[in-house]
Amino acid sequence: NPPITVPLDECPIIIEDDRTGLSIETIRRALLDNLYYVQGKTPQTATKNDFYMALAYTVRDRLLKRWLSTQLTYRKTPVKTVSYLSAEFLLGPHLINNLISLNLYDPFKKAIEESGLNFQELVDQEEEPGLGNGGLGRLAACYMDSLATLEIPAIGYGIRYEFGIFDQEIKDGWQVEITDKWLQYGNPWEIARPEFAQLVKFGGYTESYYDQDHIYRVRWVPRYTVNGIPYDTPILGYRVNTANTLRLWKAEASESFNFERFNVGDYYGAVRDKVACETISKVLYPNDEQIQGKELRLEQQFFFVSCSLQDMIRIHLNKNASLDNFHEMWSIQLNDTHPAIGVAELMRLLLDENNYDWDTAWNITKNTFAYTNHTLLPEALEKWPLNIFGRMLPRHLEIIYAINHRFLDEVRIHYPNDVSKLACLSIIDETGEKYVRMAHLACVGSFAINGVAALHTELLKSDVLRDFYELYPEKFSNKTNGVTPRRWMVLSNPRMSFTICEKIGDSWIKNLDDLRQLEGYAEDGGFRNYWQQIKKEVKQDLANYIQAKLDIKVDPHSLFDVQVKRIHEYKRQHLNVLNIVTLYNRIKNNPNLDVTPRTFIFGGKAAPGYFMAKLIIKLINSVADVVNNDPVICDRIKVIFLPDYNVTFGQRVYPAADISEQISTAGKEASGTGNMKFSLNGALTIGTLDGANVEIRESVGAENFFLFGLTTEEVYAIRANRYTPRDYYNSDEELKAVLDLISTGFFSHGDPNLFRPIVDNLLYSDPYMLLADYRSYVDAQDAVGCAYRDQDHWGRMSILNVARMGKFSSDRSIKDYCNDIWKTKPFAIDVPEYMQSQA
Ligand code: GLG
Repeated sequence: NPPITVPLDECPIIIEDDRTGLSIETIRRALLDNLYYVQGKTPQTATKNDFYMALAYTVRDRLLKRWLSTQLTYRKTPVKTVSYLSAEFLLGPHLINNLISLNLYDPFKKAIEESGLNFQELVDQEEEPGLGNGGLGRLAACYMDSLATLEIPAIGYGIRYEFGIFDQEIKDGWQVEITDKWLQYGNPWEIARPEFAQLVKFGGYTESYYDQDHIYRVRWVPRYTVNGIPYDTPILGYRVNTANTLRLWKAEASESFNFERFNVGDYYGAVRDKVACETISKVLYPNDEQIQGKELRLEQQFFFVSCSLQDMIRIHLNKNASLDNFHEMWSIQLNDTHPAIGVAELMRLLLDENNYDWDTAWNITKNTFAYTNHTLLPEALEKWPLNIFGRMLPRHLEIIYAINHRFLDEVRIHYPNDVSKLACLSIIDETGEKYVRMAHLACVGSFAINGVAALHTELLKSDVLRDFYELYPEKFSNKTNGVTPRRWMVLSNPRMSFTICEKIGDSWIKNLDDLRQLEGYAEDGGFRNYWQQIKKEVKQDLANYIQAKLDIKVDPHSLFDVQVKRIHEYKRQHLNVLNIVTLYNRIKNNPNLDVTPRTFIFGGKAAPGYFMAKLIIKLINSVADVVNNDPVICDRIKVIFLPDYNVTFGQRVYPAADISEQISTAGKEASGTGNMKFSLNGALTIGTLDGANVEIRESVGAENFFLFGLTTEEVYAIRANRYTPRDYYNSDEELKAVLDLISTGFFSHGDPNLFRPIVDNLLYSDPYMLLADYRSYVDAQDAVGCAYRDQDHWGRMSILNVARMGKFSSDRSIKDYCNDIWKTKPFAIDVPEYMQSQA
């Protein structure tokens, strides 16, 4: 009998039927179909969310063909694949992004409207997957977008947190955290793949034995195991047929594990253990740039890394005879040290489960991994207490000891007679309580190490990873961050994007350097005027939103001065506040003062346990209360704190900014990526020479950038000479007046204690040197105010900012990674015809 089913590889994918048709009428029908058959609703009973879900499925139906073709092509073809391992992916909403990539925005909008529905209302139903804290997670999302757009075979691996980053509410000026229930109505963008579940071991002990060839081997006998279930989300490239996969792991109890308890009749005990397992992927740790040495966090890291490596091995063995060439077919990028345990886990999988000898296993491992460092802050460098580590991952600790042993032998040969080097470089920190240093494990186990901006990479080489740089200079390189112009221009700023397209066409969306053609138009007075007009309209949108959300009226003609990012002392939101209070004092002292009207807009979350950051939020809101309601100020300054800053809100705010606040202490912000989003949307930057600000200023031109503050060298030098912030307080009257006003309780209903921790911190320690930078910041802000009065000149600077920002596309970053680190090439997937025919 002939087989009924054809082998999968020969099954042609022809799914161009009613379900995926593209006429307005077909889309309308498909929407109702999905509403009926997927949501189980008729239009009469459907909620807005039902309609959103139906809409999402209707879009998804139209991208599945690309996704399946891509995966099938990768399965058949020996392509080198990038595996991006990240504990965070801060994707933002999918719907519009996918419509733009598919080039189906207009027909869908029409179809929805012709169905009598409000398109925007449905779009707003989407819960954004907030599976990240900030820059690091958002970078991973931009990189997934660029990998697909550049047609690079890639897979992203992470954790499917049931609760992502908390929602922030402001109550009486304080941050209140609310759990993020992004999955409560279901997630139409993911598909569960339980058939590819992986088992992950934890705890227990190891034992050695001799295998049938009398070779010494180690076996890990775990205390418990957890099942990882993959959930796949297609990541579509922009107007290409490539749709890569983001595979996120959910923890579930494994079948086998509750047997024992179950058998002795302890049903509830068995269930309790089951619940405990599932907590592994419950919640994202909401700390940015601060390690939380919790066991559960280590469990999360090992959980997703082990699942991912086993999955890669499974995929690899589907098309290769052995793992001998694993490193030739895969490059694994470690997004910070969170997945660095992968170095030891790949060794274990090769040694214990695939019977490789040490040298072969090590050769494969160290040629597979590459490591990106994202921070210079010492409190963010991950290290795990040895006892916690050994208890949870006994076999990995043995492997790490063995790696370290060989590594230190190498160091000894390199530096005979220098024991201090051994202590500095060792993977095990033995200076006090013993720790495993994850950055050291990553450096030893990787063939490439990179920072995320030129300055950051230099500081890694000269400071944080100096000893590794000395030992392995060839491993180091810089890969300046970038952001995707699809989400951060086309999607979030359609007005500006359209205007640009009218002038220079749309090639810039994929080749951001083409924005350079705008430079000429900066000299065209009519265009400048038009450009400023557009900005005003976008600002009006944000003003309407603020009015609706906070019931505060802001003037779209005022200068929109925006600082949105995580709240952290090193990012110095409180320096911004010092300037606001300075302006306030000036107007109070001279009510007729001619100031440039400004709206100061803040947004950002504080880690729930970060006292100072939360107090800074309270300070911003308290200052806002006073300033916004003081009749003398007469609306010349407004201060707005917008709650719950996230990707969706970023999409509204970047386009509306005139000034972008990038005011971290020099040497503290590794790169920043918000700085790029602002400038790409025509905001000018007021900033320090920190992170990627340095390169942004180089690109846009010093004359189109408001620079202030100490350089990194100056920061180091002042610190070396014992920094005394009080001297600045004593010698600057405006500064003194500002701090005194806060101290007296002027902004806290007379309570002098509320903000004392901030003021005292500044006066007596000021680790982030606000007082040293205060005068130069305030002066630069004065220059901003003056410059804004010449709208024509401002327009020119704004256009030049956009025109010269091409370098900061994540496409450029990804090309750099591909060429220098991964050695991967694009692999085109056939483009369906209708994609080519549409403009
Ligand atoms: C880090 C840094 C940022 C950087 C981002 C992405 O603090 O400066 O832009 O990663 O590389 N933890 C972060 O967000």
